[in-house]
Amino acid sequence: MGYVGIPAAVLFADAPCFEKVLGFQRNSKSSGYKIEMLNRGESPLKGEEPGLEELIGKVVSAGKFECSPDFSRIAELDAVTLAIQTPFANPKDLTPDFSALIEGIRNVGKYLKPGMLVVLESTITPGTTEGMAREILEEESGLKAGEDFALAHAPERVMVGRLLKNIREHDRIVGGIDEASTKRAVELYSPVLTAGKVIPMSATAAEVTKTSENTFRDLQIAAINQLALYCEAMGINVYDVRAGVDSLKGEGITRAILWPGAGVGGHCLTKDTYHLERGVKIGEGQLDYPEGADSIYVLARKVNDFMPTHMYNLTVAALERIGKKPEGSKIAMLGWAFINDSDDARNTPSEPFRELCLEAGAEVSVHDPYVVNYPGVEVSSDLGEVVKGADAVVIFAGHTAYFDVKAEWLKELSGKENPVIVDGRNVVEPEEFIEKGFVYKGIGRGDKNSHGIKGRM
Ligand code: SAJ
Repeated sequence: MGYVGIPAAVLFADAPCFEKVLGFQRNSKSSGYKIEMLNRGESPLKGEEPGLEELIGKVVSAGKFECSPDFSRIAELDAVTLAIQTPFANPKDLTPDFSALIEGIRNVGKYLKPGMLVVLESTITPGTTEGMAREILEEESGLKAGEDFALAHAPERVMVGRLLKNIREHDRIVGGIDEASTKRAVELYSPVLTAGKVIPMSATAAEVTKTSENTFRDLQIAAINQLALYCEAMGINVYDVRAGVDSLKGEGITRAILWPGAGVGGHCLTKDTYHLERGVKIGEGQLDYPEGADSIYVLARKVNDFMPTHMYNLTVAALERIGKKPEGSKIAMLGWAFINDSDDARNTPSEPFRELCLEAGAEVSVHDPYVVNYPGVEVSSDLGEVVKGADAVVIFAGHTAYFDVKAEWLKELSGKENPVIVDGRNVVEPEEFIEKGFVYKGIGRGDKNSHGIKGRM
């Protein structure tokens, strides 16, 4: 019952062809509260999720959806889907942490009945469905995959903020360990799709499809982040260049140039590359690749993981321009979520930046309009309080609210002659702040990052 499981469950429950849906949630200290909330027809997800609260209310009051901590009720079901976190314990040696997923698969295996369908929706290392998942299910149930029960992979493709829309409208990749399993999985997902179509393939092909679509996105982001770093070094504006590159349109020309920024967070792009890398590493086939060359996918991870450090370097350089150091300075961070207008702060790029500042002896305050609790970090929703007395204001997320922050208002609250502003999401208009005496730095803004400082020229 997370960002993927909850919307998936209520959409299945809302499909007339399905009699009943059970959502399973462990009654743990951290997440047990979700069980009662869901059975009251409420959504435990905090960010804006259009239509989700209403749909939960509808299927609960219709008696078509129920949340339970009792995994033995799996025995009542015809199909089970698993959407459980699959983080990496150590990306360096490609060791995933499948502990939560394995526990989930074991729970299913214990109560598996002949004729059932099991679908993995989590993003997993290619080879996991045919390999580890099949073995555990057969071991726990004593049944044979493909003969006694069906097994497939149908990766989720959702983004926070539009969970229901993505499940209904995106094409759905479905891959079984055999024809019959693929057919069963197609039968399961077709009723919830309104605009999307089901794309059947093998389980391993489905695993590679999912891991590579996120790896490609991460690569595209790394490409524009690297270009932004180059533009800073060359004293030009990356957004002019981006508009130029993006202008080449027409037959057969696809220029998927994305947006540079303060970093890449979330539960997906930060790890799916390593699932793909692990898949080719543990696979049987021999890889033919340029000798000694790094995987461009892993290199892309390194570039995107560098961006919070680059934000720190920009902040230090800006403070230096007014004779200050991070030590003893108050740094106000705007944005803790990894993506705009959401409460999702998984693997947020804001965290490594904050750690660098604290290590350097700075005082760091954090603002976010959506993120409420974050372990070990005080996140405030009072913007005025957070920027009060700040030597530097650093923008990490493109939340809509930040586009209305006025230079005059910020300067007054900082109380500094030349406050620093570092823009990691192209939110502010540099001239408006430079005009008010700010020291401005922006990702990719080589055209502005060495501007003359008002009142010091
Ligand atoms: N980001 C940039 N520049 C961009 C786009 C994103 O810096 O141009 C940053 C964002 O700020 C964020 C991170 O990258 O920190 C990830 O953003 P995202 O928009 O990719 O959001 P995710 O990770 O929630 O969604 C991705 C999507 N994958 C693809 O589009 C291929 C989504 O479709 C997947 O369902 C999701 O991963 C997932 O669950 O796998």
